Amino acid sequence: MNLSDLASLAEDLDHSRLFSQPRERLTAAYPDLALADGYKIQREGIKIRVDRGEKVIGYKMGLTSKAKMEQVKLSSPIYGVLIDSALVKANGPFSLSKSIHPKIEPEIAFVMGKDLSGKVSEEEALDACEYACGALEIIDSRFLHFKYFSLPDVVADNCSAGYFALGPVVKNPKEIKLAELEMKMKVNGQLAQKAFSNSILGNPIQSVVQLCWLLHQEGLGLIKGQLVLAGAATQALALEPSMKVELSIQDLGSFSLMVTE
Ligand code: OOG
Ligand code: MG
Repeated sequence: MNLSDLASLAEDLDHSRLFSQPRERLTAAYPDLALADGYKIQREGIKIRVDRGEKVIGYKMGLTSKAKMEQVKLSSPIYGVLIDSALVKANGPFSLSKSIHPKIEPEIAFVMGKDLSGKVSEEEALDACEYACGALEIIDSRFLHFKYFSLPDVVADNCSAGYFALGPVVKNPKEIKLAELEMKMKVNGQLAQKAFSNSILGNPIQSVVQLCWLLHQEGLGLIKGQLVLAGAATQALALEPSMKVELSIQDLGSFSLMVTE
């Protein structure tokens, strides 16, 4: 596919997002769409948003736990880009008005204290992360019925990025047992999902390691101050009005979002 076709698919997806109008998967019209095309469409879509004045603030890893891979029936870690306007306040309301069919999932986030790129070890990644905190990601798909068809579709759609909130407790990731944290997501006070942090690639820092390698193939790297969402530890849950969703992570505290219409 040529760049102008890829760019016009990016525009269509951006339109679906802005107007909350789901569309047919891309691979229906382009069955040969490759994963690399998916990333090109994703990049064109981000460019549209940056040209409009939005800012790139980091990356999200996706499909980094078995629970997520099984839910979406796809099995390879992928990444998307985080945009400043997607950040919502912890312990505040979350309005469903600007989403299509949003779902929520429990994550761990890192903030980079140094630049990091290429093939790095877990130790190097830990050294480069200034702090870790809990995160709730609200994913949304621009495709009809939130169906997963193929990696190129999901990647082109910026890996279903919607919104996210960061927990208020931040810790140096070296000072906590990063791979042994219990993560609980409650809905209206009832436990809805639970996992240990090692369900994220054995250790959530692996998400940073693998992201660096994926970015390296594109000649990119992580930059000091950027955020990384490590990927959900459990399956995502569909959001409905009046839900209070609370995430509690051992050593990283608790916070919630109140879902409104
Ligand atoms: C793809 C994005 C996956 C995660 O944390 O695994 C993701 C999707 O589930 O729609 O954000
Ligand atoms: Mg996620």
